[in-house]
Formats: sequence, structure tokens, C-alpha cells
Amino acid sequence: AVLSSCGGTETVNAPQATVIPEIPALIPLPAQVSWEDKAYVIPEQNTICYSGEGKEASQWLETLLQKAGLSVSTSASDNCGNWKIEQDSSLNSSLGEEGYQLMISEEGVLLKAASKAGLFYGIQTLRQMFPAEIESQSLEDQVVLRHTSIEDKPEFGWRGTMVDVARSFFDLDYLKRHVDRMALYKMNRLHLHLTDDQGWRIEIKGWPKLTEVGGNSSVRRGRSGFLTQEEYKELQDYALARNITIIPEIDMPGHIYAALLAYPELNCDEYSNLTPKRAIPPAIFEDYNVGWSKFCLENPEIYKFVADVVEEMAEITKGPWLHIGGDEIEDPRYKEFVVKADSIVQSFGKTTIGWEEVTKAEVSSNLISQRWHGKVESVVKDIKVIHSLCTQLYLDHANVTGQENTNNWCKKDGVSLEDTYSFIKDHENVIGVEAAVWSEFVLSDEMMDNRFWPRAIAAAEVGWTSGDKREYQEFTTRLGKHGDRLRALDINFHRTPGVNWG
Ligand code: TNX
Repeated sequence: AVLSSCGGTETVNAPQATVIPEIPALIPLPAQVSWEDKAYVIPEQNTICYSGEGKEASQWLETLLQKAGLSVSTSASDNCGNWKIEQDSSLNSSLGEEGYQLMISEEGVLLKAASKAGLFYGIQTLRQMFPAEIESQSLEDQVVLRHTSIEDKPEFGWRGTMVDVARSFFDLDYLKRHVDRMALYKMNRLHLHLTDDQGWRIEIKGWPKLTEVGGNSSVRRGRSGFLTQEEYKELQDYALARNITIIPEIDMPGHIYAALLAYPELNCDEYSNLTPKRAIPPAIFEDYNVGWSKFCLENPEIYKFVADVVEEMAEITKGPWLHIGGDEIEDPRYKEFVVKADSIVQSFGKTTIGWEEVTKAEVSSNLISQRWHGKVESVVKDIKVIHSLCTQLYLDHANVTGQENTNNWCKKDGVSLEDTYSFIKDHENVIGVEAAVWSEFVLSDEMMDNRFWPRAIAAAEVGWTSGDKREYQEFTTRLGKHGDRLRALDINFHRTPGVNWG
């Protein structure tokens, strides 16, 4: 305070009345949240204190604060700073593995969770409370958070996406960006469809021609290529740091032509009887037909191949699951194959996932079925189910009627944002949702962005937020407020009509 000319006092640099920020548009919507009409102005100097396994979370927070132009120091002790990160395993009973509590008050910010995953999600929630520009540049203005108390945990443990890298290849760089986007919306499973008729995308050291040959082909106009095992592991670690587990799919015994072309001995040479006619070797397959190729199921040699491939995949995969495909194939020996492939996967310590057709066979009771048309009645009771119904979650289908370069066999008018959002748990054994993009017509990164976003955000919310809290119109209002953030992240998202993208 200084003396003014007429003798009174006035305050110099009086702080402006702090504007209380709008209620942030959080996606997915938390389980419980209350907001107060009070503001927490983040100070210039910040101290983060963490306990237990809070180190990674404190690093994510540090990055966020630094991008906001604030200075931060971190210390591994509890109860000392304005940012407190507490990992406490005893919270597991109330919050589960992935839940968290987040409190913002005049004292600062307190984040608690039972595990690293929960802390990571608490940070993602905070991230969505910061201005969108933070995604691409440093902030100049002070950041103000609204006082809140959040208690959050997911409805489902499986919140996934599937990228078909087989028809057309998507490289390490793109897949990392995809992982980043999933993480922002608290998705936790990335299923890679690594093999199909048109290409083989993962290095298998014992069968090198798989990628020497199969890494060089793709669907017409698509991209070829493959991931080395080193790249796969790099992606996996990148994803795990963001609480995302990779599920590799080796599609068998159909959708296998790329492998047959590389190793013709796996084939019975019966393709001359099929449409389209194929000579093996040498013609690569660049077309769109499905359900025409298969292993020579009467040749026991194929099980050596299956075991070798599964062994290498199990060795480089940290997650507990291997996906064996199993879709779209008729053969008298199909069930026998599935049972054997399932037991091979188990013998390498992994749990099998297959497209729902595999449940026609007497598979092991811990196998997980991925439902895509919902017509197969499983012969083994109480098998767990990943919900990927094509009517809601096949995002290779058009965003809007008539969109070019899309599949339409499941739904002629496309799969709208509202279709994706309309998921409800229809079966006790459903463990979650997975949004899939097949890449027959998805030939560039921009097109892949367009297919996933924003529909994958709807999938993320239906996987996280319970059905009774969801309302489509309200979701679209919140989603529109993410337009700036999606643009800052340089995502070529579909500007869904009816959403105000800002
Ligand atoms: C069916 S759904 C497939 C894929 C195709 C997709 C095209 C499923 C398990 N298999 O091979 O790419 O249709 O939409």
C-alpha cells in the first residue's frame, strides 16, 4: 500500500477478482463429482510431494505444470507441498485398481489412488481442467482451477481400441500418437490386428519370410511395412507407461494368406478351387474378400508354426493376453484347430482371446470372446465377453451416410457417434468395450484419425461411465468443448454434424 495524493491509502497491483473457471467438460464423466464456486489460482512456485508409487504420476504432473509455465520441485515425502500425490494400496477396496480421488481446495491439490493406474487417471482428469492450448504450446496466462471433489472409477476394466495394421500398415510413430490419444480418454487396451491375407506386420525370428514377404504387401493403395520386435517392445513400454496393455492378434486359421505366400508348405494348394482363384506362390493378395484362405488343417506341421509364433509373441508381450483371431472361416477341422491353438497359448502362460466364432469350440473357460455380430451362442458357459458389436463399434464404417472409403456391410448408413454412445451392458459377462477400425479403405494417418475420433471418445465414455449417468445430448455438449484440445493435438477428427466444435 502507498500513500495517495490526498492522504488515503490505495493498493498498488491489486489482484483482479479471480474469475471462477467454468465447470470443465470432463470426458469420460467421473462417477462422482461436486464443484464449488471457488477458484484455486496455481501459484508460480509449486511443490509436488508423493508417496508410495507416486513417482511416475508426479513426473506427469511436473510436465503439465512446466507446460503451464510454472516452476515445480518434486519431493518423495508426503504432506509437504501444494500438490500431494498419495499411493495407498488400502484404497483398492473402494477405488479399485484404476480409480482415484481428486480434491482441489485453497490448500492445493490432493490426488489419491490405490495404484499407479489410478494416479495416472487422476492426472488425465487434471489435464482436462487445464486450457486446451497446453496440448501444443506453453501457457502464458495463470492457470486457475475450480474447487472440486471427485471420486472416480471405471465401470469396465476393458476400454479398448483395435487398429488393423495388416490391410494397411500404421507405423510405430502413428501408434504412439494413437496411444497418447487413448490415454487422454482413459482407455487401457490396444489390440493390434497384426496379420491378415494382405500382409504380416510383426517380425517372427524363427520364420523370417513372414515379414520378408508379408511385410511387403498390403491392400490395394495401402501401405506395407512391419514392426520389428524391438519396435513392438518400444510401443508396448510406451503404452504401459500410460496404463495401456497391448493385445497382439495373430489371425488363424483363416485370414492367413500372407503367411501361406511366405511359407507355401502351410497350405494344401487347394486355392484353385476357390474364388478368387489364387496360385501359391506368387500372387500377393490386394483385394477385399474375406473368408477364403486357410491353413492346411490336415497337416500337423501347422501346429509347429502356431507354437513357434505364439512362443515368440508370448515372449515379447508383457500383457496376459494373446488374440488368435479365429474369424470368418468354415472348415470341418475348425473346432479342433481352435482347441489346439487355445491350449498352445495357455502353455506359454497367456490367456486366449478370439473372435466370437471360437466359442463354437470347447475352449478353455478363461478364454475371452470378442463379440462382433453377436450371433454365436458359446458352447462353454459363462465365458467373458468383449463387446465390439459392429453396429456400434466398427469405426471403419461411415461416420455419416455416404462417407467415402468406408465399409458398410454391417450398417448401410454407417455407425454414428450416437450409435457408439448407445452401448448398454446387455450381458452379465461383458467385461468392456473395444472400438475397431479395419483398414481395407483406411490408407493414411489422416483417414485413421477420422475413423477413430471422435467416435472412440464415445467408446471411452461408455466403457468408463455407468449407463445411468450417460445422456447423449449432454455428451455432445461436453464433447464440443474438446474441439480445441483435439485441434491442439493435431487430430484430424471428423467434425460430427450436430456437435458445436467451437
Ligand atoms: C470382418 S469382423 C472382419 C474383417 C474385415 C471387416 C471389414 C471380423 C472379425 N472380421 O476381416 O476387415 O469385416 O469391416
